[in-house]
Amino acid sequence: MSNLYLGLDASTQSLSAIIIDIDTRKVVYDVSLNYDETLPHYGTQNGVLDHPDPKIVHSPPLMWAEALDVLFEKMKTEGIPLGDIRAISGSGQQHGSVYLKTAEILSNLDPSKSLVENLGDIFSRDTSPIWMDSSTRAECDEICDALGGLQATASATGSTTFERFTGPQIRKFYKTQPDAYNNTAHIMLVSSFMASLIAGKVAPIDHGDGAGMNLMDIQTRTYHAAALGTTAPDLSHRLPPLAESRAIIGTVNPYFVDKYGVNPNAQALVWSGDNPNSVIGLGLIREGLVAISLGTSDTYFGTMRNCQTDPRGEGHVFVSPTGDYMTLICFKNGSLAREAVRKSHGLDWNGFSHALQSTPPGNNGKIMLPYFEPEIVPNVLNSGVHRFDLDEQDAAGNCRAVVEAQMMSMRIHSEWMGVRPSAIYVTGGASVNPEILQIMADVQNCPVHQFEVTNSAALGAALRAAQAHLNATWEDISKGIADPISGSAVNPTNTAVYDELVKKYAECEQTALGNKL
Ligand code: ADP
Ligand code: XUL
Repeated sequence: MSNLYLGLDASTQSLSAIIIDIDTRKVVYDVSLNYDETLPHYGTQNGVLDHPDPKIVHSPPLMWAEALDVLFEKMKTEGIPLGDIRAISGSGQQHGSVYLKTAEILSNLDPSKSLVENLGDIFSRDTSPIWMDSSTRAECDEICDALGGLQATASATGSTTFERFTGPQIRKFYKTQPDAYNNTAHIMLVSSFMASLIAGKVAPIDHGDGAGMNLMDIQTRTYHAAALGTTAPDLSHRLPPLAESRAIIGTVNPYFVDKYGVNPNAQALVWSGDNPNSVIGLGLIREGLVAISLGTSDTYFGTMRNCQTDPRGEGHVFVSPTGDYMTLICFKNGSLAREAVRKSHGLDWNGFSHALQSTPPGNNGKIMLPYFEPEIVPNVLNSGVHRFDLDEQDAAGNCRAVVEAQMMSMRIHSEWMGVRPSAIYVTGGASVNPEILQIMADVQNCPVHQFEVTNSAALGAALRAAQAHLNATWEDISKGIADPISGSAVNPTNTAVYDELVKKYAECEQTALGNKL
């Protein structure tokens, strides 16, 4: 009998699972199911539904539920000892919201049917707006004005209003579909929706993911009355309670016990967002460490003791699963922008890496502003790629330009945090690419460390499950499991090149933003 802990990760493009054995301190299972490939009947591309308006980005919540069945079936078929699982937690892409007419069925799921059949038509909204949606500018302005402007909103909720944050999204739903809003009994986040399926009842929202809603008072960690009032009527009774990330909801839903053989005593924990989970999966349990996640989005984050908000309003303050605060900046044009360049020049990732090897640091001054999608930071409302001294046909030049742009943008827009990192821990799908990591190290003038497990969000969820179940310290739980394995050292000659190029990049950005992109 072993002591296993399961961490699930419902991200933009896939559902993943990591199982850790706490006695041997090993990751014993690590798997990922890509939605487009595994569940093609939902018609998603990169996990999202096509929409004629590029600002509207939704995904089907039933797809996430079906992926859970496929994943548990896979684990059962592969002989994973699910009976040894002591606790389960999870991670969800942040900000996305799920709207339910009723949640009664959750405690009464029939294991002879699939989750999709069981859930039937419980949704009051068939699709869920996700973090890539940027269609709520009007609602952001309305809420921000009502709360007293940018600074006041940021100090109240941890961030000024952002299009993808749940509050503005709920307000848009209420304004455009008032009947469906009235017909909604429960509004969940992706994380709390998945946790509700696992626990068999409406799950709380943890403080980490709760801070991404523009609805939580970042100081008291309770719902902010004025924010609720200005977002939509009768909102408080539609939202679940807020809870610490270490809160235990109960034992696992009998559906997973009867159908897949999960330990009936396994504890179901509250889930959190992918970024708060990554804080744990990367061992960021001390102040001053910085991490960069190169997932669908690129995020730059670190932990801090006190709540200090970004005066420019670009960054966020969330709550870390440790109970401390975490800062975060989200760049939407992450992996999808790198992929767009790679595909437009007919390259695979090896070809992309070769292009990076064959071009000089600084790219002879060639610059790209890579707004393939509307950008979050800096705020760019309409997509559009801008090139300076760079020919669109120059394949290798464009590959280098997109990565250098992303790294220089991170350097410029993270200055407000006032932390010159001494080490950067890197995670996410693109963190396996050494050429990208070298550019990161040289632009940031800081060594970059990789991890054996690239899905730090799922690992963080598994570690959170173990920490809560065993009531252990974070140091004890993560030692030997969430340790970096190797690093990219800084090349000072390259850093000197970037110290100059970053000035040109900032000017190009100012020019483009001044022209109101
Ligand atoms: P998410 O968790 O947001 O769904 P992941 O962290 O799983 O995303 O990252 C997936 C992305 O990783 C893919 O979209 C792909 O662009 C990128 N990726 C995979 N392999 C490589 C590679 N060798 N070099 C650069 N990027 C890669
Ligand atoms: C963070 C953000 C994204 C999503 C998806 O604010 O919007 O990082 O969490 O990864």
